[in-house]
Amino acid sequence: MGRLVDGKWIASSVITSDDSGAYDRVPRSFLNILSDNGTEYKAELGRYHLYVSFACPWAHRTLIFRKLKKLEDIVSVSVVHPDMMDDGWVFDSSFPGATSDHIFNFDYLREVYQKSDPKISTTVTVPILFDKKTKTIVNNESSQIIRIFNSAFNQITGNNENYYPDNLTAEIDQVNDFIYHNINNGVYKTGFSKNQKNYELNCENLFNALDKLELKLENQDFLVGNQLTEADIRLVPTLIRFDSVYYIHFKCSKKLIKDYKNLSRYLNSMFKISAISETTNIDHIKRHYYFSHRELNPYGLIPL
Ligand SMILES: N[C@@H](CCC(=O)N[C@@H](CS)C(=O)NCC(=O)O)C(=O)O
Repeated sequence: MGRLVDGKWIASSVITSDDSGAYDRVPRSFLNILSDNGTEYKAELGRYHLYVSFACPWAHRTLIFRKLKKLEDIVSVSVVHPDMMDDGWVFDSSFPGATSDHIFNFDYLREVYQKSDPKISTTVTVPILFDKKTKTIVNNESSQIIRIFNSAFNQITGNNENYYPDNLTAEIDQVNDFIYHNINNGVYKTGFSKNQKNYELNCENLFNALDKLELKLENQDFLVGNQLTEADIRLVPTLIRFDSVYYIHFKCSKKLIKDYKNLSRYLNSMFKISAISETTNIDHIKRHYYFSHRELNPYGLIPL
């Protein structure tokens, strides 16, 4: 694990925290948008490549959108090895499901960042949307990549399904915000806490938020409106990882998702959507978290 400073790799702990011992998420740096008209990044068949980890919940959203929006023949994909150790994410297809780097045949994901900017200072994260034409990273923020996938390629695919419809944007934004702070990032804030007080605070907060969703889902099948939206697709990757990883590894241990009647019904019904089930790889998920975060799990034992 580590980061790039002025284009050079510095191996260090990935867990950054502020003075109070709270986990502190580092901001990311490529935030360009694709469009149909003549701007720098035009939506084109075969021009863009997605770098992901099957383990990563943020990357998982982008894979779900890629399938939902029928972009598999439009945007190609490379999958890193699930272990993220001193060299960060690496390409090594010896683990089933992992691939080589299909664009450059690089060994390390950091080389994709260095290719974009040889002097870059950044953390080296997935997902990445990469432009093969200009050989630069277009965007490395999952919440923006899924918006790009939702609409930018519609003219090419003819798929106009909209998971962020105009009449629901305000409500989706509000639910996204609640879920990001309390649940998506809430599990990380709990697991990467460095003192008891902070851990308990974040853990309580996470379960209060899950309790609220449990109530919300009593009489509805989706989070917003009566349809599948971006809000669902941003929640589900965290729920999928919860009982196998976050409950044990991040000590989010007050309850399992399977103990929540409505949340587990919701998750089971979401898992019937092939774009969700077919992009879920539980072997990558378990191997990544338990094997990579040695600060939390020194022997790298993977629970059965
Ligand atoms: N804001 C980013 C977060 C992505 C992220 O944190 N990815 C993790 C994997 S789950 C990563 O690559 N971490 C490597 C690091 O921080 O060094 C997004 O949503 O796209």
